[in-house]
Amino acid sequence: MSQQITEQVHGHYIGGEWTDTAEETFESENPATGETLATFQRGTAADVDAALEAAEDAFDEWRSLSYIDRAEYLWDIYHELRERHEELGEIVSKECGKEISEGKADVTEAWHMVEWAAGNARHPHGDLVPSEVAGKDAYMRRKPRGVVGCITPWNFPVAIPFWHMAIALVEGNTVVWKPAEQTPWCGQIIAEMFEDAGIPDGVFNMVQGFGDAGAALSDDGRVDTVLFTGSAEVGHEIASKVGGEPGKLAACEMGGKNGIVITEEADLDLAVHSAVMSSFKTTGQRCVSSERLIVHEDVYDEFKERFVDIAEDIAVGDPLEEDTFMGPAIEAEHVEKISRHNDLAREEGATVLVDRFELEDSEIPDGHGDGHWVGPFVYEIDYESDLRCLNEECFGPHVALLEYSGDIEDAVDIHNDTPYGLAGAIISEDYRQINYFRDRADLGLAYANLPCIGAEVQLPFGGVKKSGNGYPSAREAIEAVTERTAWTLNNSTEIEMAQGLSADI
Ligand code: UN1
Repeated sequence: MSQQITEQVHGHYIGGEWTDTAEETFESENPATGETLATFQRGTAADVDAALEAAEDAFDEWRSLSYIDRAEYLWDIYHELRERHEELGEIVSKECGKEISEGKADVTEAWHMVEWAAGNARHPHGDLVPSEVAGKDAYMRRKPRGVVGCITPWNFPVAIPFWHMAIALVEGNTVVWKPAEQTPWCGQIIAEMFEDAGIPDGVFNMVQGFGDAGAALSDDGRVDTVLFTGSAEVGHEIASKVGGEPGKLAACEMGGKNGIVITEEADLDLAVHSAVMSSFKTTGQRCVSSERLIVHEDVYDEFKERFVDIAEDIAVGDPLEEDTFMGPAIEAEHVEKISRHNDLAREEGATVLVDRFELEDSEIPDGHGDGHWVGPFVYEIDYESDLRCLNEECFGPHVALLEYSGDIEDAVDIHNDTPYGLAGAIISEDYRQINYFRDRADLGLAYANLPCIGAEVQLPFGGVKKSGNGYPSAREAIEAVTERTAWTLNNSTEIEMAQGLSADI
């Protein structure tokens, strides 16, 4: 399936076959136009069961291949992602509404991760550990854990699946993947890539569907590791259920109520630029998007004026147009959620500075009247610890300006005063302030003089507090999908024990 929209109902990919037995179907919708893109089978617990059986059956042979042979399949996909960059970037934009440069960056991020994971196949994968005993060799060796269940979000429909799956597969696990229900078209294309690469049957399996299929996957005892990126609600459930079971692992990365601290020592050009990027790129629908701007009183008025001017003007529109900055929200339900957050801020005493929640008719591109349009909502409010609007994630272009007085310690106290700790930034030219933020801000991803979005794939991606219990990407994901064996080999014909333990019998 490529750009062409077909009448066909697309199935799941299980054990090397496309299924065609759905009782129920669902559609992928273009959020900028409301048009239907394609129809898909809706996965059930029975589909998940079949996929897990296939993944279990395929594990033994797959783990027996060398790392380098396993990586070969991923290299094929790497080349395909690069060759089809433009086309796939456009599909991402059409299916999830991200503006076109973001659609393409999603595909770029995917091949970066494939390159990282497949390239790793030629890197050392364990440790040589010195033994106390001269005649012994001791190692830490890795083994695949088995079947990895991957559950991925709609907002990076190509990149994040590869964060999870490229690593799990190269390490020798088999995979059952449930793409987000909002982006099944991207799921279909990725599954076709694995099929075209000739990956052995059952090594990669995809079941389309909703949360019930995801729960059937994460709850199943045959899944050894669950990798999850998505909402805090679902992530916490998976983390507590799966993480609580002996022998099972869950690495979950969830949302944030991300903040940017702008101190009295900030370069205001950088501050405004970083805040606009962090708050409005992807229409605020990144888990790393910022919803709190914590600004020192000395620069507050100037920052506010400049930030508000840009928010009033920023281009919301057709994601396929090069000069669009923000596309639509993902779906009607999400527009309602953003509206509830905007109302909540009002109810809690916010002074609204920019309200473009309902766009003017003239701002909506022709033929896009059924799109899920929202514009920036910017407010200021006196900081109080228990305001819900400052603690609950909106996942939209909804951002609070908070004025602080005092020192960096005061700013970081406000910054840390949320249940989350995913991404954040400090804008300052004072290295002491920067270092204080680096050491004390509760964050998995911290930036100085940059937006708090746009992490590179080779860095750990995850959060602290309610933002996550693991890192389903890069080096840390290797920990989640492998077992470590402490392997000790005796090179002599005598037994000599460590710790001076007598070997006499
Ligand atoms: C997400 O926010 O949901 O750091 C993922 C970034 C991207 C990944 C974002 N590389 O902004």
